[in-house]
Formats: sequence, structure tokens, C-alpha cells
Amino acid sequence: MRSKPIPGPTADLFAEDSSQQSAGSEQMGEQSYVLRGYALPWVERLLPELRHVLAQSPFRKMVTPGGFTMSAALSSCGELGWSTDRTGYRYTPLDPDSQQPWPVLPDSMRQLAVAAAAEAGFALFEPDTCLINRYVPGAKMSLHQDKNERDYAAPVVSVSLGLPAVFLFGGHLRTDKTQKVLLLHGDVVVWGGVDRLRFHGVLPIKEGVHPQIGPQRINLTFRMAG
Ligand code: MD3
Ligand code: FE
Repeated sequence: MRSKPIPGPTADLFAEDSSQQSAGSEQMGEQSYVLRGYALPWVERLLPELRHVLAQSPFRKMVTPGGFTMSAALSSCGELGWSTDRTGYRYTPLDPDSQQPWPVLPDSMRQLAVAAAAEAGFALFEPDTCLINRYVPGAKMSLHQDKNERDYAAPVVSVSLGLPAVFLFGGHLRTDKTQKVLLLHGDVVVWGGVDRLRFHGVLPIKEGVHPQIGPQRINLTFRMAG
């Protein structure tokens, strides 16, 4: 891929802090940006919130309408949560496992998503759902489009935690050439506008252990779904 560094407020934010793995932002598509390390200052607040959410709605394996079990395990929080089974993909107000409302979207998670969206030029982002994907080594996500949300004008914000992932960023046709983007712990990606319906996926996660997150990658995806 051609990653063009774009000048912006994040560029110098951590310039004098050598503890940061990287900072700054790169443009992936016309309206998609990788904010390198943007979530790092939030991680200590996010982890307890995440544990609280997962105690109420634990990770579970789901089956696609095609009959395949996804290799990533999923959960959700917010007013809506995403799930799939043999009958289709959908957002629902209740966790289908517990028949209870999904856990509330915690404050820091929401604030991080809103701040990152604003940083990428999307004001007024009010997520009503966060999909939580857990990848153990070997788990992947095949190329797909996200088309279950009501309003494609709203961006999607994704936060990567734990083991690195090679993200595939495609075009509007499944057969379009894909760019590979390495996403590290703390990276945040914002996709919107003309890039919102691009095909995308994740290559199988390599073996490893992240010092804070353990032998897994957790991806938080914030959306306005309803
Ligand atoms: C690009 N998750 O949950 S991040 C998904 O890393 C999903 O867990 C991946 O794809 C993951 O649907 C990728 C999120 C992402 C979400 C929506 C997009 C990337 C996107 C929409 C358009 C382009
Ligand atoms: Fe997706």
C-alpha cells in the first residue's frame, strides 16, 4: 500500500515521549485513517471496562448464514449488538445468549471512539454499538463488507489491542486488489464516506503473547448501527 503520512495534531503529540511505539496518522483511503498508537493513553481505563462488559456478555463463537463457524469469538455492548446465525446477520437490542440487553457502552470506550472520529474529521459520531472481536493465533476474518448498519454516512472506528494483525483493505469489488496494513496494539482506524463499503478482512493472527493482553488480539469496532 501507499501510506501517506498526513500532517495533523497527532503528529507531534507524543514526539517527546519515547515510551510510545509510534504516533501520527496515515491515510489509507480517501476517507480512512490509521491513528498510530492513539488508544495507548486509554488502555488502562479500557481494560477494566472491557472486563466488566465481558462478564455480562462473554465471547462466543457464531455461525454465518453460509454455515461456517467464525474463527473470531464475538461479543457486543451498547444499545445494539451484532450477531449472526444460520438465518442471517443482524443488530439486536438483546444478547441472544442471555436474552438480556447488551451491556452498556462504557464511558471511556465511547469517549475514545468519539475523539478518534473527530480526529479523522468526523464530528457528531455517536456510537450505539461496539462489536468486540477476539482473535487467538490462527483466527482470521475473511474479506467482507459491513452492510448491516442503517446509515453508511457514519464512520466506523476500530481499536486494535494485543497481538499484531495484518489488515486487508480492498476496494468495492471482492476481486479488487487489497492493501495490507499492519495494525499494532493501540492503533485506531477510522473509515468513513467513500471508503465505508470497501471490502476488508484480517489475515490469520501469528502466534505470540502480548505483555498486557496475552495470547490474543482484541478488536473494538464502534458504529452507529440503528
Ligand atoms: C473497513 N473487524 O468486525 S476492523 C468487523 O479487525 C471487522 O476485527 C476487523 O471487519 C477486525 O466487521 C476489522 C474494522 C472495520 C470495520 C468496518 C469497516 C474495517 C472497515 C468498513 C469499511 C472498511
Ligand atoms: Fe468488517
